[in-house]
Amino acid sequence: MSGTPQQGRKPRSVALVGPYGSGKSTLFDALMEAAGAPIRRPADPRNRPMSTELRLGHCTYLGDAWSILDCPGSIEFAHEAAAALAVVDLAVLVCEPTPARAPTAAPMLKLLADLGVPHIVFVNRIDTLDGRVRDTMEALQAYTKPPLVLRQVPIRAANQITGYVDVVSERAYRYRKGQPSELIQLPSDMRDREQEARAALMEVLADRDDALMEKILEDVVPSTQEIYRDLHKDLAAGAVIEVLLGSAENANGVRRLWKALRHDTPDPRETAERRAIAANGPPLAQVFKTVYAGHTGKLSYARIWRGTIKDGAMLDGTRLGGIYRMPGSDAVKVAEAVEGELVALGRLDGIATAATISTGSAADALPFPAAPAPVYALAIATTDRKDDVKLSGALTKLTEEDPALSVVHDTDTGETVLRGQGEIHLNAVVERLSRNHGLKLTVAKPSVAYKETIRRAVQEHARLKRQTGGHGQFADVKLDIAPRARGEGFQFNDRIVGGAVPRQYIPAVGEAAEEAARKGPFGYPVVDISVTLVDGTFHTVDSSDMAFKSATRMAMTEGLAKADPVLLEPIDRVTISVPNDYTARAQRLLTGRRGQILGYAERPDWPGWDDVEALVPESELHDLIIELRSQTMGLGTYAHNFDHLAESK
Ligand SMILES: Nc1nc2c(ncn2[C@@H]2O[C@H](COP(=O)(O)OP(=O)(O)OP(=O)(O)O)[C@@H](O)[C@H]2O)c(=O)[nH]1
Ligand SMILES: [Mg+2]
Repeated sequence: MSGTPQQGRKPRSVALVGPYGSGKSTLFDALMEAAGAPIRRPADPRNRPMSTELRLGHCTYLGDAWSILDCPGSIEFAHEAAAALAVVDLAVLVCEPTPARAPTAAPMLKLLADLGVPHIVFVNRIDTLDGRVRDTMEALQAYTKPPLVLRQVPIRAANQITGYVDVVSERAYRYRKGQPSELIQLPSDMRDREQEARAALMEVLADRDDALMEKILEDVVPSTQEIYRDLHKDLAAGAVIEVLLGSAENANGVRRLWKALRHDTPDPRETAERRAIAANGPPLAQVFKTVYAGHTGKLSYARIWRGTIKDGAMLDGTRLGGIYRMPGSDAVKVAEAVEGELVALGRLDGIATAATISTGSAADALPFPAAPAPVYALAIATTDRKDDVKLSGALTKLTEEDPALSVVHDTDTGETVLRGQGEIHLNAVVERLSRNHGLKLTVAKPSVAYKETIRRAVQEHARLKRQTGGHGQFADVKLDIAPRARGEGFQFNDRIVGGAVPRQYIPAVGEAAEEAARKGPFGYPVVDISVTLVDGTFHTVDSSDMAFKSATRMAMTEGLAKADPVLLEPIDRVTISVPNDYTARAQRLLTGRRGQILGYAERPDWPGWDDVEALVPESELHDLIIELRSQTMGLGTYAHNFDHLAESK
């Protein structure tokens, strides 16, 4: 048999998630390197670019096969991490050690709990911590219900963390830069602290294990095996979160993390059960990301949920053209992929991200995170109109690759508008359009779709009379132009009696009136008016549709200008969501942008967060998200919907 997973254990998959800049990519490289699958590293680690999309890697550690996903941490790419969480067996939440930064881990802790994804915490950059790990744990605990249990007690010398004591094995290790830690004698002054941490761990485990509880009460020392078993079980159930320490940059704590992954990552079958996927049935997979890679063409990153998928198989009517793994920095082609793996599938045209695919009959769709609502927009245009077709092709691909991006052609302003998750997200999109597709673009703040209306009814008379050579043009109309209530739109009425304007010309008058309303005295579309043709005259030879249209346009232009026109500004209903420490700040932010606060309340299902509601002019929303994030450690979000048009003062 070919490609059987080693030693009977199925390949498992893990996602590295957590706040931006916490060291996920550095840890990814360190994990791969420790498993003998080296990754090309940036020349200067301090210049490592922020991640903007998922990175997949494959390796084997002590005989087990692994798929690892490095997720971006920035809130602007949160959708990538959410997609990863839909398909992995375990998540490693990589955080910073400073207690003050704990709130940045809160949204991910909540998401993991909501989704029921088993997770462990890796407190990274431990080389920079000058406080106590206990304080970090306490700060993190405020954002999650399951108890955090410390697996490693740090050893300190001269205010530096130099190693750790493993709380279960009770062995001590000294960190060595870039190398496996060295086993050392347990320092005598560490004994108490280690015992304390061990007792805390036992207490948590005993809560869910009566036999263990009895042993503790009777002062019987439980076996290490028992502890490992309980930990694995509780972690898979989401009942405890174990906390490991390390420094990705120095490769400290990386092998210890590997051991925890080997021990505690649920089996793919357990994950499939958690996601209610039956054990029996044809091979099944789910696409969690789509990329267009230069030479390989379209690649669909997929989780194999059941069975084995072989290259060339028919998946939902499409023939699979290549299976790829990433055992290092480059992709390699393999013949098949087995349950538990994350692989890239080639040439699945017509199959989109989120699709559940099978070699059998069409499979029921598995849940997948919905695309996030846009919070930032940019208008783009080609500098050369000849590139318009190319641009639209490129945008089709980009939106297929990135569900958090959408493109709209605004019919009011005539602009092509990119909508996404923030400045960095959309700048990355523009950068890709120019770099990968060779497009020269101009980028601007999208225009606001102002409208206008009138406040006074007028009657306007216009006559077109032209004699050019033999054949002339003649039309004469009298229009009543009147305001209508907000939202009632445009209406044309005909009140002609006795054939003052022959029936055949009346539709032309209606059309011309509506056309003329597309651009009012201020240059914007005129809404909520009625135009009534009340009288007119005609000429049997010289009148025509065209003549009546011209006369109507003249009457409209003159009439609208006299009818006390006013600019209408779109007003959105905005909900800002922030941790309640920032509620007052969010309110100030909104009032500073001409917002009218409607109120605030606790955010449903988000303990410690508030929703602030307000009516805000759309023209003030463009960079709201940027200011909001900068004032709230990147945590604040907002949603908005068009509410009404208001007369501008
Ligand atoms: N001192 C110290 N610095 C670290 C450690 N791990 C990572 N860094 C640095 O922290 C910075 C960010 O690291 P990344 O690995 O890019 O962080 P990330 O979590 O992938 O960031 P995003 O992809 O933007 O979410 C880099 O400059 C790293 O060199 C560590 O253990 N100690
Ligand atoms: Mg990264």
